[in-house]
Amino acid sequence: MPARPDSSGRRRVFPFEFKADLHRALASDEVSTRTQAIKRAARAIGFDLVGIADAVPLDAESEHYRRWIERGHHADLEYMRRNAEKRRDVETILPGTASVIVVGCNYFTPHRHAPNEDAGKISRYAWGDDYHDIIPPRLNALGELISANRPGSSYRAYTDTGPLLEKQWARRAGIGWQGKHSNIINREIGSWFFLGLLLSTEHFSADRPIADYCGTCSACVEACPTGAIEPAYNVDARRCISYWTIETKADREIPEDIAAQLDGWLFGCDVCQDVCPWNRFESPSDETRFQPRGGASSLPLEEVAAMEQSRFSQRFRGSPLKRAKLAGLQRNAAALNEWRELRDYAPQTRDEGGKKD
Ligand code: B12
Ligand code: SF4
Ligand code: SF4
Repeated sequence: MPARPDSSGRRRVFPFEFKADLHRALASDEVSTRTQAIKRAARAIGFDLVGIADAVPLDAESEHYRRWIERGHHADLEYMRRNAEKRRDVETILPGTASVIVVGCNYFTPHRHAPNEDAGKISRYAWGDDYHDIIPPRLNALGELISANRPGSSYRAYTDTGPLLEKQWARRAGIGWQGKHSNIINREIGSWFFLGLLLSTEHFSADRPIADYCGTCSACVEACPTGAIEPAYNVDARRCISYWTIETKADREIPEDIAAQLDGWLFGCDVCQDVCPWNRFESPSDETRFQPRGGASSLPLEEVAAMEQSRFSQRFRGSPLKRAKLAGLQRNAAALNEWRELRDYAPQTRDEGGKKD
């Protein structure tokens, strides 16, 4: 773990080792030289994708976002209503921001959900450790590296942790295009990746946005069990299984028309990404912490229903599942059980009705 002096003479400790030539390149006044260097550093740190956008206001995107809020598509995610100006203009977050460095972190691991009616499916992003613990230290290391070599510069790191339209920055930085399911898709690795942003007052050369490769496909729109992708490129959180099973408090009942279509999902939902043709060529992540914990990609519903708080806390420490809390998971498991029983019962009652006639 090498230590380097920063502009104030303090010793800074990098959790990653960077070669001297990389430091020299970053210190260069040539924008293209330091752009190549920061991209090399991002990959050395372990990011799979990196792109850069100029920190201009997101005027057109903000207009879409405003309409999304106006239509109520944010459901009761109240934080989405706040800070519209910060979402539009990063200058209001970090004055002097010149570039937005966007990184992608592949979380695909080559496992599937075993077909099992008695278990609830966990969405892929939550099989391993929480990305909120994995990505920020890496982004901060990248920011520290810039600060150490460009004295006087500042940075702010985000991954799902602030009022930023991360997907729109990723689109601008050429990381990928926004698919009709609204996630960002990269031509090489598909859409199973997280996003992270580093705002920097240092200027780097911007990448160009890439074309939309959805074409005439609308597999995700058609496959969504609850019709949440409406219209294409827009998700109505009020109808999204991911919203209901992750984001809502346990005391809120899942509406009947959503609960009836949960399709076995206990935490999150991957249907729109599972059907996407661009995810057929996915490549496994090098990050072992994204491997399914204990090999599990689903949880037996009975086990969830009977789980004690102490067991939940111990088993899901550092896992994305802790967001739903034990009571939230138990609410989801109960909804899955209830609708499975109703479904199993329904044909029987129809048959009985037939006999009477
Ligand atoms: C709120 C939120 C949710 C909400 C709302 C989802 C949504 N689509 O916005 C809920 C809880 C439902 C959710 C679910 C999921 N999420 Co989420 N979520 C977020 C969060 C915090 C904010 C997203 C946001 O700003 N939404 C507001 C809307 C308005 O933004 P938007 O989708 O970009 O909308 C634009 C389009 O509609 C566009 N538009 C409108 N018309 C048109 C027309 C055309 C042609 C085009 C191109 C665009 C377009 O304009 C809008 C604004 O500019 C971000 C992190 C962040 N800070 O950005 C993570 C984030 C988007 N989520 C992520 C993930 C992984 C998920 C899930 C896959 C998790 C899961 N498996 O259950 C699901 C996917 C569901 C889905 N299909 O979207 C990742 C996505 C990574 C990627 N590769 O894109 C993010 C970026 C987190 C991260 N740091 O990695 N999420
Ligand atoms: S995550 Fe599931 S419910 Fe939400 S839009 Fe995608 S397919 Fe539909
Ligand atoms: S399933 Fe088809 S329409 Fe949906 S995001 Fe993928 S390519 Fe685009």
